[in-house]
Amino acid sequence: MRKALRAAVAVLATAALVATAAPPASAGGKSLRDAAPRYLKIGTAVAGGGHHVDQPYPDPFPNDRKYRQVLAREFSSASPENQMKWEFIHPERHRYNFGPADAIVAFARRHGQVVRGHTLLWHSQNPAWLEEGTFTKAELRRILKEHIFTVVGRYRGKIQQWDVANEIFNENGEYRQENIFIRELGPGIVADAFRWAHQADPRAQLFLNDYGVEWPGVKVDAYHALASELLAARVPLHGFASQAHLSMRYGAPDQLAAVLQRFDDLGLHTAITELDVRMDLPVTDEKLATQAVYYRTALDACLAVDGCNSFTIWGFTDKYSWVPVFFPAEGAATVMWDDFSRKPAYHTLRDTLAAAPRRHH
Ligand code: 9MR
Repeated sequence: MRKALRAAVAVLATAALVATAAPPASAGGKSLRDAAPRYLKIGTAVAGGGHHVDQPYPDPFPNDRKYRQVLAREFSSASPENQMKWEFIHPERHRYNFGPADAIVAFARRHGQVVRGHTLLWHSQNPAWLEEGTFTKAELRRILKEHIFTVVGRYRGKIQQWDVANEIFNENGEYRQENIFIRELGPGIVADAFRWAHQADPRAQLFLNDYGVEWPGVKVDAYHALASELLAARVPLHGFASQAHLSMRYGAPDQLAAVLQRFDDLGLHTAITELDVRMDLPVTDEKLATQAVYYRTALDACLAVDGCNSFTIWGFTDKYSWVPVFFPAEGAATVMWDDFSRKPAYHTLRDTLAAAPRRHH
């Protein structure tokens, strides 16, 4: 008996030793999606269209098998990077191009991923027929309504969240006059877009989405006022999202949790939808360590806020990142190198997810 007890104590002591020697979060060989608490979707942009069209590689999603393998393994949410934008999905007034978006939605379903639809009301990447056409106000309104019913309706029940209104305020917190719908029809069109999207897919969570809202300021205030107004008018608004395109020139997003909390307090979901962290080239180990801290700070912000249910990075490999194309002196903004090997930021995200409280929403 005593011998058995001694043996048991020995086993326990060994277990304790092993436990202290193990890495804190014991993320082991897990993927990001497996390390995450179940309520939190871990997403990525799905590369294609946009800047990719001018690059010396074939369209990434359909052509890069390794890319699709990592996409399926690591993520539980997929955001078409360009394939649901107006210029891509609605290239002529009476023609839609659904093929690439359909393929992403089908892939996501096969791999147990949700989809974030992006986007319905935006000033950028609109087709020439829309931007340069001459329409009466009534026609323009009908065009937007038809577009929303057609696109949202096609994927009804298959989209977890839609970025209904994207980047509608400028840096001064004013409605962007570059947005053809807002300029021609007035800001009231934003509420209509949410109502139409909700009619077309009552289960989708409908979001406001923007960059430059990672710190408090007039832009955040403008969104807070708009969100409060829409909710008071019973417009089906369900969430507020920070894109979080970060640069190491501007500091870590240390007030992001406080910003998200303001919208959580209104009863909205919140999300990080396009996170990346660019650095001045060349890359150094020190910069990679700082980059990991930025990624972690953004993830911690989402984890700290109850209704933050979606955390998406804007691409997972530098191979296809938009950053070097738009910011020539900067790069290395994603969590993996061109060959899909992992940077410190990847490991930090995974360890943080593995250590996160398992909450239910
Ligand atoms: O990553 C997208 C890139 O392929 C396009 O060329 C670019 C055109 O504006 O848009 C990029 O995605 C943007 C997203 O749709 C909205 N927020 C900013 C993103 C980075 O520009």
